[in-house]
Amino acid sequence: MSATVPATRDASLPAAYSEALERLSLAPLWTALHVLLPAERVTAAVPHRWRWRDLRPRLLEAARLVPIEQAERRVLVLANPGLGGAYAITSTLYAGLQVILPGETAPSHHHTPSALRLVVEGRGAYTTVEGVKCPMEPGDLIITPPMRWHDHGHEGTEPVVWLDGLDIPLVRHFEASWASRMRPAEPPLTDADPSSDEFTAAGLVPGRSRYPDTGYPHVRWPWRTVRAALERLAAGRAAGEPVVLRYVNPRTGGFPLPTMGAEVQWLRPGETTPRERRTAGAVYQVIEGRGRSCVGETWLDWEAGDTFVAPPWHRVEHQAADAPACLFQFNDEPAVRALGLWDAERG
Ligand code: GTQ
Repeated sequence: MSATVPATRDASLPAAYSEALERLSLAPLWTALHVLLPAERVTAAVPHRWRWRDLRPRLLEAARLVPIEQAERRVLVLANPGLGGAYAITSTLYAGLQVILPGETAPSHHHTPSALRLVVEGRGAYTTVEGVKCPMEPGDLIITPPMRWHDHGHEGTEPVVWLDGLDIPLVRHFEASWASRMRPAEPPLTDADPSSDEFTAAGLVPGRSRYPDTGYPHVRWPWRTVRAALERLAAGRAAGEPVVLRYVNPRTGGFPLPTMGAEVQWLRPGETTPRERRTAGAVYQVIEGRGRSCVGETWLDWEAGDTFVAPPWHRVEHQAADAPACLFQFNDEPAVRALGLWDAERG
């Protein structure tokens, strides 16, 4: 479904009347009322899973075929099959897999959309956010808030791949999408990020920071820390109680980005989560394990590295196979909440 609905004439009225309306740039509401305000929420986006084992060879091929100097960002975009080839995984969210080779740099720019990265494979790459060097190891989350300069580099020895999540379709809908010109990546101003020395324990924030104050004090969540926290949380929870951590801005306790939230869920072996639907859409990345999820009416099986999408207001249920599984997701919950559209339902 396109966001724009073509004006429809009322066939029961004289053609001359319809023509007069059109000359005056007017349209009858009564022919379109129930399209604009349907009885149920509608989305053209469909549940879908992209397999890592299909995607990975295509990414490595792109790395051979497309020089980074030409691509600037070497990304294969996950285009939701219901959205007619749009660069969108839901009507508001964008997702892509980016690959960078040892020694390459992706130049620096900044833009109005927000971005986050979840590392899928490889070590030795880093993202620089406003001069702060954020190492990229599998499972790490790094955010790039709106209008912060960022570039990517690679000091390691193997290709590094990560999932990019951006709010490009949403920002484009507001006609607010633009980026600065690229400039060459500059050496980072720091050799580490605040998760390595200033945000190492929950409930403590530094009295004074050595990093630039951008309003986003926490830009990287190392998987090592997140996984340990999940495992501890799981140990104290009764079977059947979901084990979920939300990534937050430690200054506000709120969402990490203005438009996007992020969560990670630990599934115990054989665990089935309660079915739930939310008015926010979500993109899932499998960090560890195997299992399957029911999204709406569609069963999607998954294993580490796979990505899948739950469009808004689709019931979602996850099932882990016979080992623990970790599912990361990002979503448009803060944007949905800001518009007064948040709702969630169990069952
Ligand atoms: O790494 O800056 O997938 O600007 C799309 C747009 C990645 C990035 C994307 C971008 C980037």
